[in-house]
Amino acid sequence: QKLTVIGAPIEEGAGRLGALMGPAALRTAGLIHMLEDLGHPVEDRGDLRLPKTLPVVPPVQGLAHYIEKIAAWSRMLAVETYDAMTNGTLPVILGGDHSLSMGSIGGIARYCEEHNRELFVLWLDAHSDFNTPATSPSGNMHGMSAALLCREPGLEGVFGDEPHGFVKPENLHLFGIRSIDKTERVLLRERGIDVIDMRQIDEFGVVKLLRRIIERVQKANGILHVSFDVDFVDPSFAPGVGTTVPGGATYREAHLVMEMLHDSDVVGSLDVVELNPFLDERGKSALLLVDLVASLFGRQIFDKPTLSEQSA
Ligand code: DIR
Ligand code: MN
Ligand code: MN
Ligand code: MN
Repeated sequence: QKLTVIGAPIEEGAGRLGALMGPAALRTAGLIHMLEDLGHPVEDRGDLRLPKTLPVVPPVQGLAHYIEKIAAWSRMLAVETYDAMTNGTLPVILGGDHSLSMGSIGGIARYCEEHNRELFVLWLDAHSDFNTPATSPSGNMHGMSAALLCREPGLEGVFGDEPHGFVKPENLHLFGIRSIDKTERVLLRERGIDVIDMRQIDEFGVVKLLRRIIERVQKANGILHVSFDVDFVDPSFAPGVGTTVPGGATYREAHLVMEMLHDSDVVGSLDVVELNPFLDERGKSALLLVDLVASLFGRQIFDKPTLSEQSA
């Protein structure tokens, strides 16, 4: 599988600075060589840069900090991921904060709409990122990307008339969640979003919960986009992120998710977001991410277990 790596050093969507350095840290931690070592041809597009002139975005109802910059990134990224998919490659977007998923998934969704492929999104995150400018307590747009992709009102100005697609709310699967804002919760309920929180993961385990999602995608012959927010993982393993929440996925739970995704053969694109090297401990989180992405792209400890498949 040929991969297109796209660096998106965007940080204004998050509440604190530093995610800008994410792509550089992932490269320093050896991401590109790791992918090549696993046998994947990599086209590295380098890190994108914002155009000098930002789009004009009409005022929003509520709070949406730096929406012009987010709009510029979104429009640019949507073109990049659409092109990567059109060229038959699997886009890997290195962030950068989670607002970049508006653009990366926006472009992938456009490709899927045009090619009649059903798009599913697995959102690995401590947060549900389902705020709108009207509901967001912070105004930080990294907490709004899932909502925009599901056509929640108030963010139309991000794309304006530029091409992009959407995600069906019933095809969005939030996974690892443990922090939801009050009004965000109401919205998630109203839309019937599938929220797999840490309580469920504790009770039922990642295997059972993730297998259900994978089987859905397989039955629909769909494409699965994986949006990996570093804070999905417990901060004891991944401290390099601006909005840590305790009680996250363990080291092995995170790897198991990636290993299962690899075996499923349904992953069509990946975001790696919210790494903040300024807050990291000697590259710990960056190195973990490289290992997790390696599991997603085929690295195995030893042979695949067959027992778990038989007993399923
Ligand atoms: C909070 C934090 N729900 C907000 N969100 C995120 O500001 O909307 N932190 N995504 O990573
Ligand atoms: Mn997020
Ligand atoms: Mn998060
Ligand atoms: Mn639109």
